[in-house]
Amino acid sequence: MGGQGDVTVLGTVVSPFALRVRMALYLKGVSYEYLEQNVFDKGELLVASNPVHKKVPVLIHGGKPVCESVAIVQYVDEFWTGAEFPSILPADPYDRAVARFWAAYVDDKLVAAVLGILRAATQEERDKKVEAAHAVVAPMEEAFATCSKGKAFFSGGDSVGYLDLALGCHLFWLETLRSMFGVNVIDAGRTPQLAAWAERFLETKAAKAVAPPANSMEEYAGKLRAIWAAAAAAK
Ligand SMILES: N[C@@H](CCC(=O)N[C@@H](CS)C(=O)NCC(=O)O)C(=O)O
Repeated sequence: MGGQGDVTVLGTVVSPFALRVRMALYLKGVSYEYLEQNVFDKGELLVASNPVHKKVPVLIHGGKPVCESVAIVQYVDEFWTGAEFPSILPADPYDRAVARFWAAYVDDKLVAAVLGILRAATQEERDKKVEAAHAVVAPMEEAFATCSKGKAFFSGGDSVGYLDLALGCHLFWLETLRSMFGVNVIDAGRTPQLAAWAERFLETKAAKAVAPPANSMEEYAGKLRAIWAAAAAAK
């Protein structure tokens, strides 16, 4: 393993952003200490390490915190560089810019769509949110065709890269939405290439290495829904 200096990740097993960081470290072969956080009762280390947002994930490397999953993945890619470490971001500046564009799109639009489905109080509301999620996912079919260049992954190769991690980390929640509500956000009928990619991604060693424990996401979703319902009732 290629650990250089102490590496610690503050995360939760259900945080897609923490899963993204852990998959990046896995790809690099960097070993790290993992400290599970309680985001409903935040510990001192989390608050001290990410005083602005107080969110996971945080990477602490040699005592220095790096916050925000996108910044962390880029840091990991830039720190662990050289022949023994596979690159995560594309080498070509244009490909890199395109990958960053879609990664930002995913975090901006897809996360909101997932939360919308999770938060819906009625079936009718949920159906509308699923429709909205399909509209968010639709342009990514074309993005996959362009970025993958006929290969298995967004990276344009046979192993995962930056955009694979950016979208792939959310697949665990999409699976949870399927198990909880029977909805397919990435639907093989609408976006066949993307659906095939999602299946491939979940079979990778990186994805399997971080896959959340069974039912952990359903339990977390239950807590969130109870909090939202209580807040709505208190209004
Ligand atoms: N943009 C951030 C998002 C991080 C985030 O939303 N983390 C959530 C867990 S998935 C969190 O820590 N929530 C606690 C809170 O909002 O107080 C990233 O990419 O790291």
